[in-house]
Amino acid sequence: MIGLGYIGLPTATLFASRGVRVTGVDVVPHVVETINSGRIHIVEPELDGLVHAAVNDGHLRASLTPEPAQAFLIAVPTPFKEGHRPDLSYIEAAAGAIAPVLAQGNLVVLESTSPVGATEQLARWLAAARPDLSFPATAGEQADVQVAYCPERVLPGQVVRELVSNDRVIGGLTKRASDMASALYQVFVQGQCVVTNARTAEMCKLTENSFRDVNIAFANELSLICDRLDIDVWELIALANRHPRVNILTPGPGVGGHCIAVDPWFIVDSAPEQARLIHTARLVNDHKPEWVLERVARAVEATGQRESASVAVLGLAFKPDIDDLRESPAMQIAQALSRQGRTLWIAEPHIEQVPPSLAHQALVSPAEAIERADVVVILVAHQAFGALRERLRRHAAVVDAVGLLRRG
Ligand code: SAJ
Repeated sequence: MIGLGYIGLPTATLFASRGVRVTGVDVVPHVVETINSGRIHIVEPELDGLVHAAVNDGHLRASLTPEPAQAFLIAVPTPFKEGHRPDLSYIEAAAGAIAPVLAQGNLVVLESTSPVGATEQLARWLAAARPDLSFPATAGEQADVQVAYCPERVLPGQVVRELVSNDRVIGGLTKRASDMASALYQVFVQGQCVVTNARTAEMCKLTENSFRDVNIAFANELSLICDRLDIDVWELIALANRHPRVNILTPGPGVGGHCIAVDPWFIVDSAPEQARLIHTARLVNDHKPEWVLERVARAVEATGQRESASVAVLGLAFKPDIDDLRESPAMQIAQALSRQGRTLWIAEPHIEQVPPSLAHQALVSPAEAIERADVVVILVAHQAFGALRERLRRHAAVVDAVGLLRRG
């Protein structure tokens, strides 16, 4: 397994838990050391016990460099670079790392979320590095090394359960590659392994996250329209959702995380003229934090203490009930307020320390934040905030970006 992050480590561990001998490869020495000592470097329910057991019984071992194996799985980041263009450099580096140890009969599977064509590109990089071996582009079903695409589709916080139970889409560059990958994943996957070609499998992953992005954008756009027309968006959505074929998602401060706010751009980059709705949804969701900041500015203005008013920030995570602050719109809003020179009272029950960019601001309990601040902005609907509804309703200035006060 190349890449021991949020997907690679749980996947490697599940294979190991089923008796497969797995070498996990990561370029970060701290990650390799942590795993080899039976511990984990990420937060994911159920994972630490599984890793501990797999390392202890010798099925899982971490290393800085790849070793010969029957199958190589690649789960490395695919961020975007300038102009929202996909950055495949981590996949290229992974190809460079495994090429020297590839052998006849091997299977290589790409799991990273990737633009359409990335699996073919991976095979080209491998072929260029190993002219002594044949690959699907020239040798098809008879190739020495078979290559397939198989995206993960698990929800952070439920990774272990979803890795086992979700269906998998498998797209080989050949039928043989699909069959080999399908047999491999069935070692631990209890969902169905559905076979297609690599380009469709790549597009399928991007489509799933774009579907969600477009639908969240619809909810976010409604929240702007309702604000302008003086309608309560939460009541509106609850009423509209009583229609048997309407299911509007929840407006929020924007779309965070490392998937939904990124993947649609891969479609836009591949087909800019056709992907108009997908592009617009990205712009709508990316604009939402600014809109929340405008609401906060208005609430501050209304307190009559423009300069000195302090703001309680309820929630920093990118979604409810997790500790993950990466690409979080709540973080973006807190940082912007902090840069404006505002005194913040930050309440984020899932962390023990504020990140460096907010280091000079206070991390306090939600109750203290509400009590001390002139304006409260609710950015994440953490369950822990539910108990504070009455207290929040008594506060004079609350900007509720997630409808917490309308939910219970
Ligand atoms: N959000 C809203 N309103 C909603 C739902 C979500 O504003 O009604 C926001 C969340 O607060 C968050 C962002 O969207 O900021 C994304 O959260 P999420 O729970 O929708 O998704 P992720 O990023 O945690 O995981 C997604 C999942 N994809 C889909 O549901 C289609 C997951 O299955 C994927 O495996 C994952 O992306 C990934 O790795 O690609």
